[in-house]
Amino acid sequence: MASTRDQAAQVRLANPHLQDDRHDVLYHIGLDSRKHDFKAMFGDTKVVCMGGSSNRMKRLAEDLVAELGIRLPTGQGLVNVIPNTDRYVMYKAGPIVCVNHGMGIPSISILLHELAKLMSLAGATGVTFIRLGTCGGLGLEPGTVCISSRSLNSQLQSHLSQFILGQPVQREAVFDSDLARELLQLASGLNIEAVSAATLCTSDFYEEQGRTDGAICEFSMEQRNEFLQRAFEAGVRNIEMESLALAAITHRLGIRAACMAVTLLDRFKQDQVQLDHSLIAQFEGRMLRILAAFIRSRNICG
Ligand code: R2B
Ligand code: URA
Repeated sequence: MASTRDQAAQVRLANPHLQDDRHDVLYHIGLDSRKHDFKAMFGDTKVVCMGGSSNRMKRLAEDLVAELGIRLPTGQGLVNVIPNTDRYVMYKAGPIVCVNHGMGIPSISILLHELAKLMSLAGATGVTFIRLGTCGGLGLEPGTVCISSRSLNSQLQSHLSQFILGQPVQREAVFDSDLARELLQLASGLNIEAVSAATLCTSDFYEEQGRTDGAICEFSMEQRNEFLQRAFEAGVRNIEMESLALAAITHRLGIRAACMAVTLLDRFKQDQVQLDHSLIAQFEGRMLRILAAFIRSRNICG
């Protein structure tokens, strides 16, 4: 359970160039502090939920409204609160924000910079960021929910590497261990198959994840299997494409964050995702139930 200090904590940016009373344009999410009242729109935010696709985030917001009995402003319903951009969509249901992050590290990292600035300017307190995604599993039944303890890059190192002003910068990619444990316990209470382990995060779905079915493949089946086994031995149980940036940026800013992703296949057995969409939706429903239980435990929806 979050401490009273955590609940009162505001998002603190790590940028001495930014003044608190500045005018700021959050370009990719189509918000401008001169045109939008960030405090009125987002000051009460407690949980920011993220996932890849825009439709899935709309459905998640609708499902949370139904599941948690959240009352929406009369006559308004659930609307995309960032209609000025088509890069991302964002729905707000009470203190819960649902926003899509697209695919890959660059897309989620742009969003995370702007979300952190938004939460800071809005004066939101005790905010938790949670990604709900899909992934490939290692030695797990499809449908298993993986809760990341930390994220490893394609060299199996637990940091995000960037080139800033032409120089290499490494940022530790770890998640809040209390939050990961709490989500795992909630999953267990709901009889949902879940594990907490390291997540491999790559910048490509095909070659970097050791798939032999991309348009290009220059390694053998043996090399593929050896890489997946090496990842498994390093503690990896799932593979996806955003956790590294989520872990590194939130850890640097002191924002409590978690990454849950449901496995669509066991990568020891296959490369192609062959599940039909109704089964994927059913698997994603498992994460919704864990998330709803988490939000309920926080008593934040009135
Ligand atoms: C999981 O699924 C997507 C690729 O299919 C990517 O966004 C991810 O992390
Ligand atoms: N998403 C990924 O990044 N990899 C998978 O194998 C499945 C979903």
